[in-house]
Amino acid sequence: MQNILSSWFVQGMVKATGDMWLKGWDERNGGNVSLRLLAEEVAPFHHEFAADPRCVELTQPAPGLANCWFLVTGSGKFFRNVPLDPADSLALLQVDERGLSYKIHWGLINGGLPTSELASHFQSHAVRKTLTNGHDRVIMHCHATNFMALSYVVSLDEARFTRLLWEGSTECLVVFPDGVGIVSWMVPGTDGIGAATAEKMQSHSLVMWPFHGIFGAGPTLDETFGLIDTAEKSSEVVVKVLSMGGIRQTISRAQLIDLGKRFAVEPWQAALDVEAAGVA
Ligand code: 2HA
Ligand code: ZN
Repeated sequence: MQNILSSWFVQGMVKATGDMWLKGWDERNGGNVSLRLLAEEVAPFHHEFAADPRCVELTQPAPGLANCWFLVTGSGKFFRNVPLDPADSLALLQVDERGLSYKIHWGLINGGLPTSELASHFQSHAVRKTLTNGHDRVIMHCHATNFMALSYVVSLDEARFTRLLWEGSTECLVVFPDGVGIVSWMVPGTDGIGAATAEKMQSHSLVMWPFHGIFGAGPTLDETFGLIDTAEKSSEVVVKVLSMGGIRQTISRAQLIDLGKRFAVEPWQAALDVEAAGVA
């Protein structure tokens, strides 16, 4: 019989959170990840599920996620510790048939609750699931250092910020042609920031929480990690460039358009039409 600890989804979460810790994006209990699973993917592990699963009400109804399964990081859990004890740090839950509550079937063996950002995750999952016909299954949040640092310095116009990252590394336009959405500073862990983030997820796979971090959406843990990693790498380059006195030469608009053509992606027009964000 298969053991849930060796399942691809628990092992995938262990790898993603461990790598995020090593990247320095998730100090203390910073960051949270959720992965939507299909009933047939969790079915082989029913024998390990809690006999009397805890039921928790959702703060916001999620009818679009009715019956969906999720593996999520636990509130207050340190990413650093996920690889050491996944059964303590993670939760496998299923939303009820009306999208009003969920049951914790596995994990959090020492108690606790799913991530404090569950509202943002669920609202974003609902949007991305519909938008991508079920393709997107991961929402990932972390405190990517250079991306955060830029939010203190450059103009927070979405198109201009996107353009800045596209110019910061040649790969970026190909990896996130839809650009970066930006919400205003809000108190984390609330339905309000969840709604604002999900709204941005309608048109962007990356969302900035200024002075806090980044949200990414993607089909797999690897793809979503790679998406955030690419934005963070470009941010690091831009931080270095600004520290060396600013951009003196860069990728041109025509070159960005050529990139899009070569890799068959449609770059966000608004970001092609503006100049890269400068120091605000
Ligand atoms: O869970 O990152 O935004 C810790 C956080 C909250
Ligand atoms: Zn955070």
